Amino acid sequence: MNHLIIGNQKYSSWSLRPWLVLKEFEIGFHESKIYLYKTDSKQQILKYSPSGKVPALIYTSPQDEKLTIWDSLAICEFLAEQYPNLELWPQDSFMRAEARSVSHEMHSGFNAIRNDLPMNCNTKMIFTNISEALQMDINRVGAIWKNLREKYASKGDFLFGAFSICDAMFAPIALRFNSYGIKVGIIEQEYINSLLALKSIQEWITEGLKETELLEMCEIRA
Ligand SMILES: N[C@@H](CCC(=O)N[C@@H](CS)C(=O)NCC(=O)O)C(=O)O
Repeated sequence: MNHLIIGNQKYSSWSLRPWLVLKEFEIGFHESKIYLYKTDSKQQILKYSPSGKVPALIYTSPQDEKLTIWDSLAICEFLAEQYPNLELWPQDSFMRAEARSVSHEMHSGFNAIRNDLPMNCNTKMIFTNISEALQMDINRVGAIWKNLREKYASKGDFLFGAFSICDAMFAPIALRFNSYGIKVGIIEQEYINSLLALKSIQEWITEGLKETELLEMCEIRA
């Protein structure tokens, strides 16, 4: 059985990625949520995740052996190995290499997007203070999406046609562009719309919106 440890659904973009993969591929799991930014958050997370960060996955094998995997992309890679028939990555090896390239590029970069447009499911605004660095990140994400959508349009609505780990890696960026009114091209906007239309994404947002500030403050004081 898979046990996923996540942070606030309103804010934790890294938690969203493996959660989405588990949901979209209908892999059974149960989840525990640890509220971030509380005095004891780190202590709580460290009970599960040696990095002190979420997400973490505690996997229990059929032989009852337990394994902890942390870091969003490492969790996704582990799931891809555990469930090879589900094709979490594209089946074609060239497409898979391409999917890994852009997923790793996402995982290790785009700092301006991360810093200037923090994920918040409750935000809806037009962000205008776009720095040169942020615009460069936005342009690069747009170019990745447009290029892949044009190349694989005949295969389905996602970056490589069928939904894959790659889409889960970019989903929080789509949420941020939507929250902050970031302008992108028609093809890129259609891709954002496809992600936002997923039941799983809607479920995540709904759960995030339940995390009211009052509740968070009460929990901080508790
Ligand atoms: N590279 C990590 C980043 C994980 C990360 O930064 N998680 C944030 C929440 S989105 C966290 O746990 N922050 C709590 C802290 O740093 O104390 C991944 O891909 O999982």
